[in-house]
Amino acid sequence: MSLIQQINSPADLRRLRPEQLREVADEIRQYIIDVCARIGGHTGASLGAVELAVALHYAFETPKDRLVWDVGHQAYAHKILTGRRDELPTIKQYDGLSGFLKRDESEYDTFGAGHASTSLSAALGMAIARDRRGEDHHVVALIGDASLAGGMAMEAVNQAGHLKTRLIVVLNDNEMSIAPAVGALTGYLNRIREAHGYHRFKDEVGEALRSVPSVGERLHHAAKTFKDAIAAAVLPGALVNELGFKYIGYVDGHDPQSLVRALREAQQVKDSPVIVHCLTTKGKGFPAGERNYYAWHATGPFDPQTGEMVKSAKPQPPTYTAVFGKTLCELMERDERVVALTAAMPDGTGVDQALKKFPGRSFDVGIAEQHCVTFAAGMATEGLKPVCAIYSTFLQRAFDQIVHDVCLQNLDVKFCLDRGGIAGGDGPTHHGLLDIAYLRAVPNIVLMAPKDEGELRDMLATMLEHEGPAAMRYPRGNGVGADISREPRRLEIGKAEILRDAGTDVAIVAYGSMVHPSLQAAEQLSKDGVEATVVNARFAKPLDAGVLLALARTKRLVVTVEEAYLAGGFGSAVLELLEENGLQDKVRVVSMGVPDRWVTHGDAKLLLAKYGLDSDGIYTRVKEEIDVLEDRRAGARPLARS
Ligand SMILES: Cc1ncc(C[n+]2csc(CCOP(=O)(O)OP(=O)(O)O)c2C)c(N)n1
Repeated sequence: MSLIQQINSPADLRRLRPEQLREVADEIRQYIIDVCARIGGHTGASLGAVELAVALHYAFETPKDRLVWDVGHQAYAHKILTGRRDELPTIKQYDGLSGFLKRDESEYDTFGAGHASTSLSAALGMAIARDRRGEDHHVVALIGDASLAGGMAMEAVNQAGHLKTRLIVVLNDNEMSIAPAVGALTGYLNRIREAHGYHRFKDEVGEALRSVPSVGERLHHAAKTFKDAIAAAVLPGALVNELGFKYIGYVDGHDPQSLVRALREAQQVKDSPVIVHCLTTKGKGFPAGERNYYAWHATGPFDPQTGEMVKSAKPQPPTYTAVFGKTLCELMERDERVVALTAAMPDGTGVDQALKKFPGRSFDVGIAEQHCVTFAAGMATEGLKPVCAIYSTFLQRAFDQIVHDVCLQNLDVKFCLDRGGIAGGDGPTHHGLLDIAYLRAVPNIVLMAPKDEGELRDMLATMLEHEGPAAMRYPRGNGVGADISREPRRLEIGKAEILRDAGTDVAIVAYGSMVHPSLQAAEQLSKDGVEATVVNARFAKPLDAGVLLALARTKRLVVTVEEAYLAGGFGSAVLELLEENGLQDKVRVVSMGVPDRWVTHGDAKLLLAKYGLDSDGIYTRVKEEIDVLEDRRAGARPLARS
């Protein structure tokens, strides 16, 4: 039986001899490769953190000692070691393991994660709670080099160093974010690595000088004084020490025994926080992953021998992301005031195209959504037109910057929210279901969502011609195959598009990704003899009051559909409009969207179907509501609430 088959909890791991940890790590790595080859996952990130997980659970008494993972995408080995080995093949699937960390999945997941740079703050909070209760366990945060540069992590470093709280920070430094890590901190970590090389060199050269006959000792002394002056400037961890942390490192993050030794050393530090600097390689142990670690951060299924990714058999329309990236470049070509910004997601947002084509006008700011927005606001004060391409879920971080720095000053910043809607396997931390609600309340901003990738092009052009804040949301994944070859054209702000004018009792008003399913539902309804008007709302703010009020006056049933939370969403905007105009009792309005609960992870199609947000769901709901209306007409029962 293999070693990992015998490990059902970290206690089993801790019964092994230190020399056996290498074998455990190798088995875990192979298992991760086998599973990810079949179902995909955060392959590269998890392969890079295998030995770290092994050493951490070996050196610490988890779960009594608290282990806090940042982001949690790299924690597959942690899941394997903490009783979830056999469930790993269900990861990111409906009813399966979460792709990140989840407190109700395991007592070893001490803090839920998915968004970056949270671990240090959470761990510091746990350490303070421990101290207040007079307990003695360790609190350990594991964070990547890119996440450490995130604002929140820096804020925690600032407080931890000041409080001198006993806390262990393990830095998983692979020089990578998803894309190569950016910023001055990355430069600093690089210099630590170089300084290590230098110190080793210094010792070697020093010994060589010493051995020169007769003058050796003097030469050695002179060289030492000179070199120490240089060395002080690049002393590994000098800056870390200045911030109130002890520094241990760096450590080979793929050597379990060295890691265990370093962690045991860190356990001895009682009077301050300590950082253990570990060097790792993303995709470690899988040649294709190590060669192309950028693409291997997260993967779909692949050939476990060659690493070749499994491609979809049928050619697919381009993704919204790709169309956005291409259109942005076209529009940057025409207007040199346009600037492209991404917060550590160049390929995820399509801004990689602009970074290549317009390097002086495109910026990857790192995992720094808040900074990104205010950085853009500053540019806008000077006449630039910044486009912030940020996933809907990550823009949540920058809400106050949107309010205080952009919209309050009515600055010309554009927000392009990829993954607006259900994100699929990444689950609740990554679904972009709140953006309509959190943006709609903010004065000055214009909100729009395209029905397809062709309209995305029009909307991007429209936003850039509009003066003032504007946001566009679009879903994850492939477009619907719309024409993207024609020139983008400017749309009238606040004007909806009537796609199907059936002139009967029913209207479906859909926002963004829900327009096509609504059209399909209308076709299905037509086969049953029900003709529905279908409106592409295009704008959630301002609403097309003319069209909506006319529908309210002439229809008996208006169904709004959106891929977002109902609370504060597009449908509630429509209800507010009708109420303001005294039409709330004139027409039955049904709002379709996501109810007030967290949406789990799983296949996006399946999750959309679960909430009735596909053509079948819309069709069924409209039919039900028509029945209610018919019953009501016949006086059989009172109007049902939706
Ligand atoms: C707030 C936020 N922004 C962006 C992301 C997307 N994201 C997930 S992992 C990652 C890179 C993390 O890099 P690092 O911390 O160095 O860990 P590594 O993957 O290299 O192990 C990014 C940008 C996120 N999860 N959270």
